[in-house]
Amino acid sequence: SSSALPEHIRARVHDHPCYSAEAHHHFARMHVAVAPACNIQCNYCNRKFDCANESRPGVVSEKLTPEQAATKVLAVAARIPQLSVVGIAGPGDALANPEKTFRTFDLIKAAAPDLRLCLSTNGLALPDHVERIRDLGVDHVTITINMVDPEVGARIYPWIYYRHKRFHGVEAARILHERQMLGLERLVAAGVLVKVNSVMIPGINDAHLVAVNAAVKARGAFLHNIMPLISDPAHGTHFGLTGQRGPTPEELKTLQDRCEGDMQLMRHCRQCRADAVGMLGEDRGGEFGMDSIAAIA
Ligand code: CLF
Ligand code: SF4
Repeated sequence: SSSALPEHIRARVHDHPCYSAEAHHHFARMHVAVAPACNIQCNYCNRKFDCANESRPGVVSEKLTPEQAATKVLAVAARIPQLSVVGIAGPGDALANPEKTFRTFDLIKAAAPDLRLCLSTNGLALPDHVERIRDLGVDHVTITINMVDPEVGARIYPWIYYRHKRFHGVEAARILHERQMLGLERLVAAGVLVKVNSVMIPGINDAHLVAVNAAVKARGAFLHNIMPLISDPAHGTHFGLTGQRGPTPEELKTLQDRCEGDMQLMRHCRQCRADAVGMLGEDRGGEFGMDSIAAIA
């Protein structure tokens, strides 16, 4: 539990609703959907919808410019006093859109310096941005890591786009894996708190996630969030079309129990939308669409 954490870490998570199970009863987060592009393909994703690494698939978020995002943050902060964190979690990958993501953080930091900044990424571009992340004061980063074995990865990721070139299969998964591990190590060395998300895909990476857990723990990740694959043919994902099922609640809990040693497991994740607003499990985004923001401003 968080009471076992060193004081300097506790001070940094006590008001973050995802990083602290206790905080999620008292503090709110919001996402701004400023990152439309992605640099990899996951078999559980349909690009028309939000990034399924962080979110429940099948929802389409309101895409914002950095300026609109900053305006929206101020409007939400004025109405929701529990707001403590602003995150960028899609609808694509935050670091496949670095100029939009970092401009958004610059604007928010200037306008509302007390809010914590958070971002979520698949990790491919991460090693290139660690210094900027640290210098901006983004102190919480989530990396989605679904495998540490490229053979497993090849069944999850058909391709990546890296250094102006497309890679496929095991080669693509190997590059992604190496970049994820390097990004994780550099973030930890820079003093950033890292949470790892994993999507549990029965028959593909379910048993393997125990090895993922050990690998990310050894590299200093602070919290592991194992989320169920949500696969629905109506969402048009590759896995949905091939009939890949998600885990049952019992399968998910059994795996979480196996991974819970001296590392914290997150069990209160609500698989938020890329434009979610409010306490976890509550979505007040509808109150804060850009139409209504324009009316307030
Ligand atoms: Fe957002 Fe993610 Fe930051 Fe939280 S959500 S970017 S770490 S501020 Fe939280 Fe939502 Fe689960 Fe994400 S409950 S989907 S873990
Ligand atoms: Fe989709 Fe997110 Fe995977 Fe990109 S990283 S393909 S947006 S699930």
